[in-house]
Amino acid sequence: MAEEASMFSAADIVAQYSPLTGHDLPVRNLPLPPDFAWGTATSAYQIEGGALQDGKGKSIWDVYTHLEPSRTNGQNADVSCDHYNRMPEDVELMASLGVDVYRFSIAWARIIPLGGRDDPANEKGIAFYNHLIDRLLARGIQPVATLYHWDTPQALYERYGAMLNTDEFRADFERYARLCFERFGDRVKKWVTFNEPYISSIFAHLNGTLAPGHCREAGTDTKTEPWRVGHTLLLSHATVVEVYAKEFQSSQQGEISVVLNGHYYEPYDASKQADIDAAERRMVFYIGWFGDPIYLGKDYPDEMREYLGSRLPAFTAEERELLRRTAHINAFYGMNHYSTKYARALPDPPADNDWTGNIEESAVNSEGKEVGPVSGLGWLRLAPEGFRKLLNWVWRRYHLPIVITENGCPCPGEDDVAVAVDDKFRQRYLGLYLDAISRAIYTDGVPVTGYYVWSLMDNFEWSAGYGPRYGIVHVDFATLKRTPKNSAYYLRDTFKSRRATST
Ligand code: PNW
Repeated sequence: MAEEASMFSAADIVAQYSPLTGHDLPVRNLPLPPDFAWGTATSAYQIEGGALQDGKGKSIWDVYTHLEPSRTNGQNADVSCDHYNRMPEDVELMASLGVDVYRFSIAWARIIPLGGRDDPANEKGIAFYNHLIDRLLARGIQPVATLYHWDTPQALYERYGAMLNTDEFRADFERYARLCFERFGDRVKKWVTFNEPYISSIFAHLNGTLAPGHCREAGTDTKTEPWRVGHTLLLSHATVVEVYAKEFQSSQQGEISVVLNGHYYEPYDASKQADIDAAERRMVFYIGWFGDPIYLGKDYPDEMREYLGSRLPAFTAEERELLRRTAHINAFYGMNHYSTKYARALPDPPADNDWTGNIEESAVNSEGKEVGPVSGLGWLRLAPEGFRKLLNWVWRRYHLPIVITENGCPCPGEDDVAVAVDDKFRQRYLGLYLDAISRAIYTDGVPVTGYYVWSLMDNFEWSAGYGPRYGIVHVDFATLKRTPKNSAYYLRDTFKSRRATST
């Protein structure tokens, strides 16, 4: 997420979508299938507030933001959008936008304050999600629930380092998941176990820019711990998928999977084989790391085993068997995708904790061409062709229907409320990314079945606090007033017309 300088000013981008990038093509409003699902997405810590309300326990984010506020732009999500107390209004808002699906996450520490398998459940926390689910269904909106979106109960981190202890975490996560299936599974038909295991492994346990920022503590080992965390997440996922299949699926008739994020990578110098290989390798290290064991039921990719050696944990025979048994149960590929980057093979030997496969990432290639116009964030470029290529890459590798579980961007200059509400850059971005989906479906034959925009509303953007605004609804954090941006109406109308005109 390193910020790169951009040669574009906000005004240039909005006015002309730089011809340098090839993205000056107009939005074509290409068709989408009639049953294509349009949704909005959020996560608990980012929108709920109510940090300690009704018996909720602390998560690692409650602690991380307060311990050293400079790590999160001096801000925290104690209140955030106050969705915990304004949930009915937010459901009405979604209904007014014609949304089919709402992807939210359940705050583990809200329903089991201390998180562990022998710790008591909190009925008030459970009641909140029951009310949310009931209201959604009453308005014809399908709930899609994520069990884990980065907010581990703090008590589990203090007890045993949370994901650093595979067996303990796995057992606690299994009990939490079972409780969710028992209490919500009669109405929730689409489950996500983990949001972006890559980010929990690398950003939270290597770069340390996300909670628990483990790498900054004495006695940590950034060479091995991120891979241990990834291992824990994979095995916890597979365990819970099996629990769901064995104990709940036949009566509840839902589906379950994981959500993986990843950029598309183009070679930095397309004439060099080393860079062509680097781009492919970067995607294998990013996506194949989790995708191959989960969806193919296999070991980690060979390239990773070779490069990381003993830094990568081994699966026992029993664990391999679990992966093999559960792979086919995952019913869809959940894709969070935002942007494309260039990958360059580095000539020098890597750092001993390198996690990329010795690759440098950039937004500009060897010819000085930018990968796309910059959004409100340096790393997030508008690059719909990369998105289309990634859809093809994932389909070729995993052969599962793809649901876009997150996609969106903040606009350049969005601090200005006028830019925020008439958010032309975002409308353009969304329009072109939907066109890329249409091309992937109708031209390339890739089954993409739904699109959930990130995010329903502006919210707490982790280490960046309330800086970047990803919402299609503006939130004034002083008054908590919600105001739909033009992109919200754009999506409402575009889904109406694109699906109606589809063949
Ligand atoms: C996702 N990257 O995180 C998360 O699921 C959301 O909670 C978050 O608000 C959203 O994207 C926007 O950032 C990502 O570096 C974090 O490519 C980092 C990356 C991608 C997604």
